[in-house]
Amino acid sequence: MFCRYWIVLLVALGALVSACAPAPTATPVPPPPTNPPPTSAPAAMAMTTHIVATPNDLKWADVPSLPRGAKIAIIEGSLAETGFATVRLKFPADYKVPPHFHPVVERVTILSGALNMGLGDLLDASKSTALPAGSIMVIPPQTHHFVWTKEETIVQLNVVTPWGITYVNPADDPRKQ
Ligand SMILES: [Cu+2]
Repeated sequence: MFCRYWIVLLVALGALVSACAPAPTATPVPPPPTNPPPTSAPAAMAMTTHIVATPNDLKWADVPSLPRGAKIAIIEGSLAETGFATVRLKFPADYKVPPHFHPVVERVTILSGALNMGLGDLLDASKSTALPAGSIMVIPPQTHHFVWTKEETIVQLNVVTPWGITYVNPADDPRKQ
């Protein structure tokens, strides 16, 4: 009688322990994502259709924020809205973008021609690096830099947006001219 009581107690205790203990097969909980949840993800990341464009598909337009002569083709996203954008910029020969900086990291891949770039507050062609097609540069936010061309040059920007450009010398800003 006494023995049966103990067996019942032990079985009940065992059930209680196994109910409280973590399941032995439980997988570790992954750390929370550092990126925002999908509901607030950039539109480009939430895209549901693919984008395919040959060079002939690109539609070139003027760029009010760059000195006259540059053209832009939007491939993905919008430079003005929160998200991510892929765009092409076409600079004519003998073109200059005076010293300026951006609020976001600028990733520039040179696709054709050659882009000359330098750092600082003065456009000094002798202190430039020539970047032929196939080159890439990644410029941190707020870095003062300038670019210029000798020949027509096409580059691709892959940037977190909103993107922007501020000229070191406000008089260089074509939006204020
Ligand atoms: Cu720039």
